Amino acid sequence: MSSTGEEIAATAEPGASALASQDGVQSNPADQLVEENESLQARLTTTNAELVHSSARLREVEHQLEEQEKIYSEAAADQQKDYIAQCDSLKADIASLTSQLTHLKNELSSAPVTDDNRPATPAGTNVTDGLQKIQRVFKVVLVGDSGVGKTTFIRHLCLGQEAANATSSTVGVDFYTKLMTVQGQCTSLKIWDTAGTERFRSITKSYFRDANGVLLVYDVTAVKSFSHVRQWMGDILENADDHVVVMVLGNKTDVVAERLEDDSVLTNHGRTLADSYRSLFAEVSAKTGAGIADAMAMMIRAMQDVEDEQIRRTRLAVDVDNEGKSGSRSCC
Ligand SMILES: Nc1nc2c(ncn2[C@@H]2O[C@H](COP(=O)(O)OP(=O)(O)O)[C@@H](O)[C@H]2O)c(=O)[nH]1
Ligand SMILES: [Mg+2]
Repeated sequence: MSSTGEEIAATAEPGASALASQDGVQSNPADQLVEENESLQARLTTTNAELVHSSARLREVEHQLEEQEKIYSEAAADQQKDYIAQCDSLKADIASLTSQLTHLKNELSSAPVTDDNRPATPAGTNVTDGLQKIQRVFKVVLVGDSGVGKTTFIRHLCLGQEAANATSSTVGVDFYTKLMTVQGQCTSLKIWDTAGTERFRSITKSYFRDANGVLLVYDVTAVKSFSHVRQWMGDILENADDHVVVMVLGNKTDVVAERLEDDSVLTNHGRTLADSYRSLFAEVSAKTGAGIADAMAMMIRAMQDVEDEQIRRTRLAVDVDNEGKSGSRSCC
């Protein structure tokens, strides 16, 4: 294949005379050249065909490679998204657990060891010093539009006025605890804040899980927040336990001047709406603290009553069950 036409032409004469001297047969050099040319032409054609075929195959393989790369990169991107989502969710869990841990540590360090021999606390004593045995534990969650004062309310209740009015927006899941004695029972409240997720209306079902109470907050100076109470109520009905105690809470009652304007919610409007859902109702000022203790006492009483009723029903069911069993034994 290395010989060119010129090389063949240049060597044709000596090759032809050599053939003539060896065989003694006179062969025509021109015929030889034609033959050789034809053979070369045939090989060229074959090689060309092979080249075309190989090029086509190469393109095919390259295409397959590209497709494979695309599939892998798409799968990798999907997987990466998956990992990122998992990481975000784990980070949220960690933030929540860290917050819980901090609050539990605070509670532990501020709550002295309980003493069963201590005299019983008189009913109605407003105890927040943790010197008693905790008799009830209730989970309470807060919902309502962003800006209505949920975080301020919970901070006022659990940390006091100064902490309530310190500027800090809700970041991450927030969890607070509060000891209150109502109806003579020392009650530990575990209160959950929305962590700002209400802005995106992305409060999850798990937020409501096992909640004994829901505080549905609106701003008495912002009628829009009040008009969203029905939507929040829908979320509660859909996600919370049937026996959950709901309190509709009008906040910012200290802003007296603005309450007289059109964009405000009158007390009777709030109460009527709460009544229509058979919910509790109260008005408070998370800023000054007015009404907070009374509202929470009302809420705790209702949660205690619900729990008592559930215990009573369970006992009744067990008694009926036991009676049934003993009755069936005696008849056999
Ligand atoms: N005047 C007044 N301002 C309040 C009251 N409660 C909250 N705020 C203010 O309303 C804004 C939003 O409060 P925040 O607790 O962050 O609302 P959240 O988004 O529902 O948690 C903040 O500037 C608070 O200081 C209140 O009772 N009275
Ligand atoms: Mg908040």
